[in-house]
Order: sequence, then C-alpha cells, then structure tokens
Amino acid sequence: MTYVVKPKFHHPALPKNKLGFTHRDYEGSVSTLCAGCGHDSISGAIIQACFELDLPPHRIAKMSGIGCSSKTPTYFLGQSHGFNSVHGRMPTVATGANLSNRDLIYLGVSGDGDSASIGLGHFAHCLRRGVKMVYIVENNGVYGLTKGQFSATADAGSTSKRGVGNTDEPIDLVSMAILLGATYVGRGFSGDKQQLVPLIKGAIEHRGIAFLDVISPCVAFNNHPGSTKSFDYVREHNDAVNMLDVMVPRDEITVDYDGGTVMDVTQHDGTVLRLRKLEESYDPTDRLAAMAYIQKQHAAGEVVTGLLHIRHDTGDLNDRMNTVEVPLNSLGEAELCPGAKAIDAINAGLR
Ligand SMILES: Cc1ncc(C[n+]2csc(CCOP(=O)(O)OP(=O)(O)O)c2C)c(N)n1
Ligand code: SF4
Ligand SMILES: [Mg+2]
Repeated sequence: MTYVVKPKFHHPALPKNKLGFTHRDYEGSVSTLCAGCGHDSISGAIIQACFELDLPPHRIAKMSGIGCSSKTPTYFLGQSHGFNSVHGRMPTVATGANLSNRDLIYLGVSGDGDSASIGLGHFAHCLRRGVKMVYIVENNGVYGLTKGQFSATADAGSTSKRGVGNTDEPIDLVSMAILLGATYVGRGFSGDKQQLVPLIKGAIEHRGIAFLDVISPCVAFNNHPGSTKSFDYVREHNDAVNMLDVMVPRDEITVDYDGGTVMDVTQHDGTVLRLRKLEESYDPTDRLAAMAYIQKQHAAGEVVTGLLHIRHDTGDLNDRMNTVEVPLNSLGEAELCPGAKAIDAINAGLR
C-alpha cells in the first residue's frame, strides 16, 4: 500500500496557531517508511516548524527527487503545493519554479544519493546561484530505497550491514555548501528535534539559499556498529557548536543568557537568530574558520552540528536577475507579449 488516508478526526482541544490551524493541518498522509526511519522525524520537525511560524500551507511548495527521503513530502504539508521530480533534479526544478514565482516558500527535500551522486551538478549550481529556498538533505549514507548501497556521503572505513568496508572518500555536503556560497548552512540530526526545529525555522526565514544536511539513520540498512551514520554513532560523536533560538519580529526579545555566550544575527525580515555558543571560539560568520573547523573535527571522527555558516549581505537569484515581483501566471498578455518593437529594442541591446 503506498497511500493511506489519515482520519480527519482530532481532539477538539488541540492547540491552534495564529492562523487557527492545528499541528494536524500541517501533516500529510500516513508514512509508509520503515518504522524508526530517521526521515519520519525530519518530517515531524518540518511540520512543527511550519506550525510554529504560522505559515499558510498554500504559500509553501514542496519539491523532491527520488528516494525514501524524496517520498517524505507526501507525509507532511498535505495542503501545500508539491512536485516530485526526477532523481537528482529537485534543485533544478526548484530553480525554475522560483524564477517563475518568487512569492512561494520553496522547501526542497533530497537524499544523499539524490544530491551527492546523480544530482551533484544540480545541487552545486542551485547553491552557487543562491536560489531562495530551504534545501534539506536527509543524509543516511546509503541508497535506502534501492536496498542500502553506500552513497557518496558514506565515510571511508565505515562498513555496510554485511561488514564490507567503504574505501571511497566521502563528499561532505556542508563543506561544499559553504564553499559554493550558500548563505545559511547547518547540520542537524534526526534524533535531536530540539536542535533541528529551530534550524529549519531559521532556514525558512532566511532570504537566500539555506542548506541543511540532516543526518538521518536508515534503520533497515545503515544503523549497525561500523556505520558512522547510525543513531549510536551520531549520539556519541555529536559536536554541537551552538544552539539556535529563532525569534520572529512579533516575539519579545529577552536577554537571558550571559552576553559572552550569545550571538544575535538579525535576518532581512527582522527575525533574530540567537545562537547560544556551545563551542566558545566557533564563529559561523567566519567562512574559512568554519570550513577548517568542520574538516578538523571530521578527521577526528566527530560530527559537527548546529548553524555552521551564515551570511546575510547578499540577495538571492531573483534579485540578481531582476525578475518580476509578481508570479508569471498573474501577468496578462500585454506584459508577456510586449510586441515587435520591444523585441527589436532587446535585440538591438544585444548587438
Ligand atoms: C535515473 C535514475 N537512476 C537510478 C534510480 C534508482 N534509484 C532510486 S532511489 C536511488 C537512491 C536513493 O538514495 P538517497 O537519495 O540517498 O535516498 P534514500 O532512499 O536513502 O532516502 C536510486 C539510485 C532512479 N530512480 N532513477
Ligand atoms: S529503507 Fe532506510 S531510508 Fe528507506 S524507509 Fe527504510 S529505514 Fe528509511
Ligand atoms: Mg540516502
């Protein structure tokens, strides 16, 4: 069975957000993933983030590729727009959608196979172009849907369920994202919702490309001793550099931490990202230092999590291309077909 309808009934006293929606209004159909799959926890975190931000579901467009991870948009935001694309092409389809309608909130969900193998070129160009979207990779180190082959993010030396060692070097997606110019880069763990929900909320409020690598254990094929993407391994080696609180403009901003351990970053829309520093010297605005720290800790077997890099001095792809403010489908024939004279003027400008 691939589609299960969820009963509409819910407890009448469920809390409602500012729009009058309950948590249930942000859910999708019943998940058909394996019980305990990390991807389901990420769906739960997305639902919670959208509920807490009071987002109107019709303003969100979910995009995905192919894989267990890419199936998950069916399991959240059932009242939002959605497009399940071809393997690895989510970022490119999201780029096109973004250019034709900058009004929506684009939420891309991909897998490590989807983004780090077949879709690596699409991932790279989406990030360097600064497509305004939230790009989440649900990273389990394997191709879960096709029965657990090592993916390109599997660490060298980690072993498969049958004990075979991986000899290839891994692709570290957060390091690549920072290198490619992504302006909000974080790593979370599906087993730590307290850290993940604010990371997603901050990403949604970010004006630019927000990339999140979420370690998400595959309980069927990659959750054994010898795997560096198992629940136990990540719990034991989680090096959280900060904890994030996201305060949208209407929230009262209170100071309840020791000044030296807190760093506030104000985003374009007035949202304040309050970072409680867990690693004293870590500064996510220092791009080179962030990359060096991530590499150093990876070499030591640690999994660095938190908001790893942030920049808000750049616009997004639409700003750079000076695209029209309104969705293309709201334009009339006069704007879309300005006539031969306008085309002649454009052609003359290209000579
Ligand atoms: C063009 C193409 N090549 C190969 C496949 C087979 N395929 C389906 S999902 C997948 C990998 C999925 O891995 P990942 O993106 O990590 O998602 P996960 O299932 O682990 O969440 C592959 C190789 C495909 N569907 N299309
Ligand atoms: S095969 Fe792995 S990734 Fe796919 S649903 Fe099962 S646990 Fe999740
Ligand atoms: Mg995978």
